[in-house]
Order: sequence, then structure tokens, then C-alpha cells
Amino acid sequence: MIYYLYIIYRGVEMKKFISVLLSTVIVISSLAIGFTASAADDATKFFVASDLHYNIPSEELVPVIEGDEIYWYANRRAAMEEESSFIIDEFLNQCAESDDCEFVLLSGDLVDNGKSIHQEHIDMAAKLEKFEQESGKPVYVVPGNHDYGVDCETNLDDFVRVYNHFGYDEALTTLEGTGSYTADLNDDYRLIALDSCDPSKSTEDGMSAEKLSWVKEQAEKAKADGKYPILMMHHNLLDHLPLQRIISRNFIVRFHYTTATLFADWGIKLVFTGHEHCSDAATYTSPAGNVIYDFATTALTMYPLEYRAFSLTDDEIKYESRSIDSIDTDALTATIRGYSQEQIDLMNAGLNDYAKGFLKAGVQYRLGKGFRMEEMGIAEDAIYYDLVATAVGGLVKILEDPLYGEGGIQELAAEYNIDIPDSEYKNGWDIVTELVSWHYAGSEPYDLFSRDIAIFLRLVALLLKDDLATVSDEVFFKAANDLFSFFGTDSIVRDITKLGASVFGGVTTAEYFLLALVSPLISAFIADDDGVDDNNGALPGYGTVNVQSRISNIFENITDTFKDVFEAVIDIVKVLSKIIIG
Ligand SMILES: [Ca+2]
Ligand SMILES: [Ca+2]
Ligand SMILES: [Fe+2]
Ligand SMILES: [Fe+2]
Repeated sequence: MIYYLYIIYRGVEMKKFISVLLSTVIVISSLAIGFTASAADDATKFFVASDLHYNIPSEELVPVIEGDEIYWYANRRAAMEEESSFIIDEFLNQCAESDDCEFVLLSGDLVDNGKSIHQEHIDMAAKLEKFEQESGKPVYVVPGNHDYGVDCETNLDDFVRVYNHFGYDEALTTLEGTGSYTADLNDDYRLIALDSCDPSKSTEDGMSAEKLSWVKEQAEKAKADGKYPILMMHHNLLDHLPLQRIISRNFIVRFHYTTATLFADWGIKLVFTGHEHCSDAATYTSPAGNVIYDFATTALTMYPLEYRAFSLTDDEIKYESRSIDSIDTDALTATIRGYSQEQIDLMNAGLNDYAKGFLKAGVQYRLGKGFRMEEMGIAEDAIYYDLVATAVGGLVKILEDPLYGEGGIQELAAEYNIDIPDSEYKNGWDIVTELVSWHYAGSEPYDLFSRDIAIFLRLVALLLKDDLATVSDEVFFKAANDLFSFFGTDSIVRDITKLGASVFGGVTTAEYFLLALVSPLISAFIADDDGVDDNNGALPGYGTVNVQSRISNIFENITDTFKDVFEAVIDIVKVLSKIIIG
């Protein structure tokens, strides 16, 4: 359900929507690697932030969400637009004051409406200018899809002119017709700032053969000059969601495994990206054995209000996430009218918690609006129209009704022998938006047997039993067939079906369908346990050699994917049999 909600949230098309309709179990294991002792003095230390989405503060807050007493001005994007200017100020203060920051990298979407409001860029650049002058620490930027476009208020030339001091004026080289450049960060590291955007598109990437060959040239040049190449671009290189290339295609570069293989083999180990607004680290090993890491950094002005601190030596890449937990609320209220004392008190008590509430309100608002058949764009003659219509009707009820008390979901579930544990969650929305917030924050604390996941799974079970039981087997199988031929994983479905039968005995087709759908989609969450924590960790540095270097990596990458899927399925079957069936 969470996944299915998330997909609608991202506004993904129907085929993908059905692909996750029932696939709803999220399983995440988290690795806790501490950010230990401070790095040696010769370490290269810097901060990375992304998707700052600066907005010019309004004169007065505008109500958006009816009935929400605190977050009534939250928006569909769940980004703290009104507070953005003050969050960015606080971030730059932290950069200026910290000894762990020698320079700052910003991986795109510097402003929110740069394409139509050029003034946002003027303001943003002024903040960076002031920061550089006062701290003496350089800032390097790369454009994101919100920053410039063709026939827009801000075109490429405007962008490069406004941010001239933040990379472009010290560029060793640039790539004509793009916002790409290279610059030396210090004696050891060279930045390849790659403009991954297509200025004629709103979100999808604009990677090209020309850009790739430029990166190759620059990586080789860096090596020849005795520098390690670090790449920064706006779009993601690796999956930061299960099967991101399928369900969130506009957020990841096209041919992403090929691109990752090339980058890794050209000697690029570190890639900094944004765009997806989640905090996630992912790794990939090329067939030749070269390892590359893609650090997606969350949006600075959206929960969890985080940026990354890196410390690099030849041997080690250390990283940790740092949070903005306060802003100058006096300056905020002096600029924008309409904040209540309660809102300000909550912000002062802990901005991060406030941001989480804001995110949950915004996500619910957007998802709720999405639960209308006409919004989903499903043709009435589509084979799965009835399935989706039924599912959505039941889902809305399960999400909106109170979990506890008389006539609540707990009572309804009990009629099906489904036990919803007591908790402080108010309703289904509360738990679903909580799980969405975990995705944004990274290092997702998913534990199959935790109370939170149990409640969630049992709500899914209730949906299946109370609601979808009326949908015919034929519809489920048709939808499953459509979907799995689309994914190319038909044989997995057969295996899962057999496995399900051996564990469950006789269960409904809907339950098989759930299991079948769940498997490929959760695989990447399970596989998130790839030895690279999303937020805090230490990895082998640029000066190290991968001892596992061997050609069999190519087969390992393939078989690992299938192994992950299958192991995930077995886990899920076990858990569902325990939780749902009892
Ligand atoms: Ca990860
Ligand atoms: Ca993650
Ligand atoms: Fe963004
Ligand atoms: Fe973006």
C-alpha cells in the first residue's frame, strides 16, 4: 500500500500504478555504521546539499489544507517553501562555522521556480555570494530541472551568468550547450559537474552520448593530472527506490547500469545526486570490478532537512547526515504574516519534527486528491478498471476511518480474525505517511516484525479480505499477466505461486497476486542492505583497490538481483503466513 500510495504521489502512469497496486510490503533492513572518530587532518572535508528549492517568502501564508490545525499551509510537494529561505540561511551558517567544511557542493534544484521566476536565482546567488565572502569557502553548483529551460525566464546563459562565481569562473573546461564544467576542489580531487538535465523537458534527464564522452575525457584528464574525479549531477545514477528505473523513470539517468559501468571504469568512485528528494546511498560494481557509489541527498528544505558531511582520505570515504533543527523564527515572522504562536513554538521546539508533520500532511493531501478514478487516468474499458475502483474505494475507507474505538478499523479487522495491535497511530493515513517519511529520511528502520509494519500489513490483509475478495480471479490473473510480461519476470510468478501454495495451502488468488507483486518491488528495499548505509558510514577510499575485482561480477550482478527477489519472497511468505494467516 505504501508503495502504491507513493507511486500515485509521484504521479506515475497507470501501468506502473497497477504494478504496485497490491504490492505493499516494505521491508528494509538498516545498517548502523557510526560516523566514528574525526578524520585525519589531511582529509578533504566538505558538505553536500541538494534540491534547496529556494522560494521567495510570501507576505502572508495561504491556507491550503482544510481541517489541519497546524499544517494548513502545507503543499502537494510537502516542501517547506515559505521557510526555505531561512533554512538555507541556517545551512550556510553551519557551513561557515564548521571545521568539517572546506567547500560546499550543491547538486541542483537550487531554486523552486527558476524557470519562470528569475528573481529566485538572484536571491539565491546573493546568499551564496555573501557566504563565500564571509567564510572564504567556495561553493560549486550544477543545475537541476527546476533551474533553467529553453524559452524560460532563466535560460542556460542566464543560469551560468548568475552562478558564475560558483564553479563556472574557475572552470578548467566546460561542455558547450550545457551547464557542465570541471574544477579542482583541491590538490587531490577534481569535480566533474555534469548537467544531466534536458532543458526542454520538465523532469526527465538529458543524458547524451556527447555528455558521456565528455565525462570520459574529463575523467582521463583528471587521472593524467594526478587528481581523483568526483562527479556531481542532478539526476540519480543508481536506483534509490525499488526498480526506480521503472516506476520513477524520470528521476534516474537513462541506461543507468551502462552509465554506472562506464563511470566506474573511468575511475569515478563518488557520485553526488539529488532530484528524488530521498536520502539514499547505493553502490554498484562494474563487470571489471570497479566500485561506484551514488549518494542521493535529500531536499534541504523538506523533511528530514538534511545535508551530508564528507571526509575523504586515500583510504577512506567517511560520511554522515546532518540536520537543520532550528531557524531564525523571529526573522521568519517578521517577513511572513500568518504564523500562529503554536506553529512557532513547535518550530522552536524542534524544526525537524515540525518538518515531519508538514511532510505527512502534504503527502496525505496529495495522495488523497489522487484517489479519484478520473485523476488516475484509467480508461473505463481497462481490464483492471473494476479492480482499481474497488481497491481505491476500500482503501480510502481503511485510510480515513479511525483505527481504534467503536466502529473503527480494529473492530472491522477483528471480524476477519485480523488483529490490529494498539498504537498511537490515529488512522491508516498516519501510518502510511509515517512509512513514506522513512523513505525520505533513509536508513529505513524496517523490521518485518515491528508493530508498525505489522499494523500496515494487517491493513493490507484487511483490504484483501474485506474489499478485493469480490474481484474475480480472472481479473487478478489478467492484471498479473500484463504486469509480469511488462517486467519480464513471468517465471518468478510461477515459482512464487508454487511456494505460496506450499506454505499457505489454499488461499485466494488475490493473496497469490499480492505475493507475486510484492516480490520484485520490495527486492530493492531488501537489497538496500548492500553494506552502504544511507546516512552514516565509512567506505574504501579512492586510493584502495577492490580485491574482489573479477570478470564474474557481471554474472554476480545478474544473479544477485534474482537471488534478492527470491529471498525476499521467501521472507515475505513466511511473514505473511505468520501475520496474516496467524
Ligand atoms: Ca541504500
Ligand atoms: Ca534507502
Ligand atoms: Fe528537486
Ligand atoms: Fe529535480
